Amino acid sequence: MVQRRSLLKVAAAGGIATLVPWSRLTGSTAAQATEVAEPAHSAPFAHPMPLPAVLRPARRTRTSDLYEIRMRQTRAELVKGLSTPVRTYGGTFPGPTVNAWRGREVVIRQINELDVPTAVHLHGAHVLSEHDGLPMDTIAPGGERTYHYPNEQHAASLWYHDHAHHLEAENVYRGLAGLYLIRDPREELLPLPSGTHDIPLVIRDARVEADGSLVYTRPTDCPHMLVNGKERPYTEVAARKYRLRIYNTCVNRYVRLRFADNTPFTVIGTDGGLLESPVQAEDLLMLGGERVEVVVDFSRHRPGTSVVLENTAALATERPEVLRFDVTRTAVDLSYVPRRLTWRQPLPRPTVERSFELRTFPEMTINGRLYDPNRTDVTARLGTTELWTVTNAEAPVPAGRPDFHLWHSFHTHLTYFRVVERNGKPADSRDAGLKDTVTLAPGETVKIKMTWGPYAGQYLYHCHQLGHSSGGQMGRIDVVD
Ligand SMILES: [Cu+2]
Repeated sequence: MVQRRSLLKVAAAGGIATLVPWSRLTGSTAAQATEVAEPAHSAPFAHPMPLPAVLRPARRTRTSDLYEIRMRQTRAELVKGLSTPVRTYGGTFPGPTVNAWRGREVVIRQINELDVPTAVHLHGAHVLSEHDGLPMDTIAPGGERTYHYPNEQHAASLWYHDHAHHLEAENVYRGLAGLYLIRDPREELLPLPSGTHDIPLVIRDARVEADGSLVYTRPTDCPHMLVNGKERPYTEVAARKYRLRIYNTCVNRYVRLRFADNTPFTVIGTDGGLLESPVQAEDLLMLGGERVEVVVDFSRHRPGTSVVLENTAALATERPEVLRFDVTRTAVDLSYVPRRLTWRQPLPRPTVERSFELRTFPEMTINGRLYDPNRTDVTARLGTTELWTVTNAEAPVPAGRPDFHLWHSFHTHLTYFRVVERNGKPADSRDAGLKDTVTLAPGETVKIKMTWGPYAGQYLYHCHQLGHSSGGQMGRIDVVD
């Protein structure tokens, strides 16, 4: 126990963190019962919810917006009254939001002033391989790299985060994550809530100790749920409709979001942007990496009342509250959700089929293998549509037992996919839309189809439980022309 305590202390200091195997941070080992210290007290609704800062371009040209971000260590108040050391993009936790426009290039010069290597991946983007932030394409401490993002894709809620091999889980956990929103003039014409009524919610867990330190540990020991970098905040809204861009950026756990009074969600978008048509939902199951965009109508609530967004997948030892909305005023609301939101080209019939089996035990593998950057696992021809059967090979555990470590979230770089089938049945509204990350409970199987492109080169597919990908649950795909 003492040994584990010192190991995690060192991990917290940023030293040998990557040498602490995931299996020791989680799962069913004897380490399960041990703790590093007492976490800070959890007091909900102590902070107003901030909005992530928006990054201003350093320069604009006729075709491009050029940005500069310095990755650096700083401190942030995650839990009320405590100062926590964090790794940041540009000094904010989460990082600053980049607003991009479809068809207009974004160039980001990333300067690494941290003491760990980093690699910046733009999750959900169609980019050339050299700008994908591959695990071995790292920026050494003191180094820099300039990433080019063409934004030749539909409007969507993306995010950029660390992907340095073996380090990504802890780097993201410590703060290396920020939003990247691609907008499209055509989408702006829709009557959806917009401007100050279009709000990102970056949801993630954390473990902050009473002394303010942030400990990277298993998700069953992470009692602090953060929204936009603050623990369980509150926010004031008018009695009208809002568009909420919800991100689960937890490195190792799923959340199941629901309003305490069952206020419904109108789901309008997923990882790949708007759905063709909206879908009603009462709860949202999201694993790390997934995005869901919803419209919520707070005009159901009288001014002066509040409604709490809860995580019904919180552990028995945790608080369920995530965020409180205080309805403070009435408002004129001309926004609405149209019955048709967009139109997407149907994917062609797949001509290649492949299967992937994800395991947690004895090691975090895909088809029995750990990631090897020098081994090509899949060669796909550019422009070919493929059908992938992806299975979570772990058996379900009895209800009520924490099982985050047995879930997988399958993520593809470069391209979006559609979920065709789940557990042998046609995919339902839960799997609607274009996705780049799909949730697999223990024992589940999904069939997904995608067209490989628009670029040839070396890319990745992996589990987006980042503790798993950093442990090797990742494969290399070479898209060839
Ligand atoms: Cu996994």
